[in-house]
Amino acid sequence: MLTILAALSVVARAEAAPPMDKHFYLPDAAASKIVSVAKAGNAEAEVIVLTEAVAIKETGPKETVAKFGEVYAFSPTFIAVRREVPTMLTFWNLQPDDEHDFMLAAPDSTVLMHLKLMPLTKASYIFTFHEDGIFNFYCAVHQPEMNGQILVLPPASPK
Ligand SMILES: [Cu+2]
Repeated sequence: MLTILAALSVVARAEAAPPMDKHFYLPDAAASKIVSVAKAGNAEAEVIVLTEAVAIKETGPKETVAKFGEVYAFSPTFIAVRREVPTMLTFWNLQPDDEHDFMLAAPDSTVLMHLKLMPLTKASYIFTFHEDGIFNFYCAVHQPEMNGQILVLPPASPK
């Protein structure tokens, strides 16, 4: 699925974020040179990122769960943003009994941040990328399938 951000002109405020611990953190000073992440502020666009249950024990198909284990996916799996445009990502963990997380990696695979996404919660963060490139993201709990990519494009050229 391809989600290109249109000029939505959304001005929004992030919800309170869950507490961080050493396993879950926002970008540090060095990582913030690549992407800065804030829990509140103004965003020019918003993307809702769902955690989707593709095949789970409660609803099956049981042959699929037996073969692959429980399968989850982010939706969308592809997000395009422009460099220096603050974009709110709001994560909806739709599962009543499954934790997910969101790990963002730099193009060189360095982990930049790691969020915990608790069951049946929404959590918003405002991302501003300072470098172009392809940034992979992962749910570390559900590998290898629960992944996605953020494509950071150069700023729009003036008309
Ligand atoms: Cu997950």
